Amino acid sequence: MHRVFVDGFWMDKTEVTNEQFARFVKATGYVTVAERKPTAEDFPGVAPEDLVPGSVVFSSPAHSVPLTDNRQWWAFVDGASWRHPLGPKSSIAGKERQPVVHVAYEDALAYAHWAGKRLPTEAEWEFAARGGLTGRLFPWGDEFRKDGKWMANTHQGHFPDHDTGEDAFSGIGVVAHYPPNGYGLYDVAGNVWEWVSDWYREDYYAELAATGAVARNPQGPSTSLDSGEPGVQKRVHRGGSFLCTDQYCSRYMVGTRGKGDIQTGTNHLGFRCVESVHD
Ligand SMILES: [Ca+2]
Ligand SMILES: [Cu+2]
Repeated sequence: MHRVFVDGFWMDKTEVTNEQFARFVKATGYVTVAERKPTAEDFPGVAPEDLVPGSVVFSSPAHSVPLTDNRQWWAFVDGASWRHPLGPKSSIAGKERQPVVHVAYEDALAYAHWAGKRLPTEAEWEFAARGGLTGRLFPWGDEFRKDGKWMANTHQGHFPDHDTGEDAFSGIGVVAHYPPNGYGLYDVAGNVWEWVSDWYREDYYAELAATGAVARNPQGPSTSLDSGEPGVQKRVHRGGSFLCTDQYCSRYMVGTRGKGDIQTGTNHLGFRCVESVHD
């Protein structure tokens, strides 16, 4: 735990939606990482027939599986992209109000630039997600179901093989279905993970805490380190997703974090933007 001060900023009320992302793509002709054909240069040793565009998709196993191996429920799907979130046969028709997914870090950055915004730092993200509450477990307080109500899109039922959707959504949901936090921000817990601009280093919090001072506008470490996967360049993810459950990760809790390869999107990872306050 460490203390942080952040300057004022504005944040998007919701995760960037398919509708918003489509407007950006239409205006710019932008092609996301998942839609580009991987080159032999970038992936030496990979067979040419395996150099196909695609992305990582959650697929619910048909039966109970050990939770020690997440390859049981993640698969690289040829042709999966923001336009085809579950693979080539799926589409975003009728899903305009769902968050865009399968965005790599540079895709999120490109959108933010186009929109005249930027991505939040991890500290900004957490400050905003807390919505004015201090030291609470969730953006709305300490009770997961506030007065018995669902407050976020997470996973109910047995993970990962059965999502009952008791909270209204089995899988991804439309943005702004649940009440906003104290700052008017929706879905800062659950639905989809969100990219923030900090590199991921497992020792960064400890480093800030060791100074004993309040960290002013921390921008994250200058390099990435995940000793579980050294050499993979990762940035921080925040907020958890529709797959989060207390059986596995509980990362709808506002003080928790995720991480991911900057080149890799999935169907439970999106983003939202911020704008600095100019005087
Ligand atoms: Ca759900
Ligand atoms: Cu999770």
